[in-house]
Amino acid sequence: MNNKIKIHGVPMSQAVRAVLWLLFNKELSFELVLTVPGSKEENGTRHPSYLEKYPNGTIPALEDPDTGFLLAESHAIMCYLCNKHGWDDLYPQNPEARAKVDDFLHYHHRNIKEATLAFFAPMARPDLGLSEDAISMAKRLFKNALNMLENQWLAKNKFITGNQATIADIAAYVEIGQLQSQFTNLYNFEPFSNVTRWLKDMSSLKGHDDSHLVLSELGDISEIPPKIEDLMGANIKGLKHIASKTA
Ligand SMILES: N[C@@H](CCC(=O)N[C@@H](CS)C(=O)NCC(=O)O)C(=O)O
Repeated sequence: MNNKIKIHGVPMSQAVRAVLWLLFNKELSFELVLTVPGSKEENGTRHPSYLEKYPNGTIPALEDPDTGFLLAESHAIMCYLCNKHGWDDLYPQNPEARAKVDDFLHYHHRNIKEATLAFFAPMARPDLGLSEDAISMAKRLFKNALNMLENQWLAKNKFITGNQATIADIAAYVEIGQLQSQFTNLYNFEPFSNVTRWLKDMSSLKGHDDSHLVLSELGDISEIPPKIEDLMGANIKGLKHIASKTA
């Protein structure tokens, strides 16, 4: 019987990548179930059977075959997995240390997360039809958040909340890291010395390469927007890699 936990999603998704990275970091076996964001098809997030289980209709989503427990939202999933398995290094037990991680995870949503709407989606997802106003608002929010990271969080500590990486760093990296020159090449981080140092440190955190192969496959999209086949091809290579690692 297959008792691996199931994660619904595609590896290109920032939020999915965060959960996959945590699972690779902790070597917990899992199955990535291909679930297409926004699709009404049987394997899509807008199909009635998916919405019945996960009313938000988003990826990632977790299914625990041992208990039947279902959960969406990447941050909730990472907190749940850390709680369940006692991964206190990445989500500290100490109430104050944990509260600082939670602080950043809540802050993340309309700030660091804007990296995708500001830079990734306009090149890779023209089908979303984002307006110029929405894109420039996202750019403004992301720039403020990046400055906050540079001049506050990462000016005080090696990682976001202390001297050790936590799930707050993972959540932030999947957004910011995707824009680096070795991946999509959509943002120049050179003027941000603390962020640059942190990006390098994070890229050597266990599980980074396995969860980010999809972005190496996609490559530089700064000049020419990827075709749908390029996005699908990178996702398929990412999925195959993950399946080979978790078999
Ligand atoms: N806050 C959510 C965001 C996840 C999210 O935006 N997922 C996108 C794909 S990257 C999605 O499922 N979109 C499908 C839709 O909105 O129809 C999380 O952290 O899990």
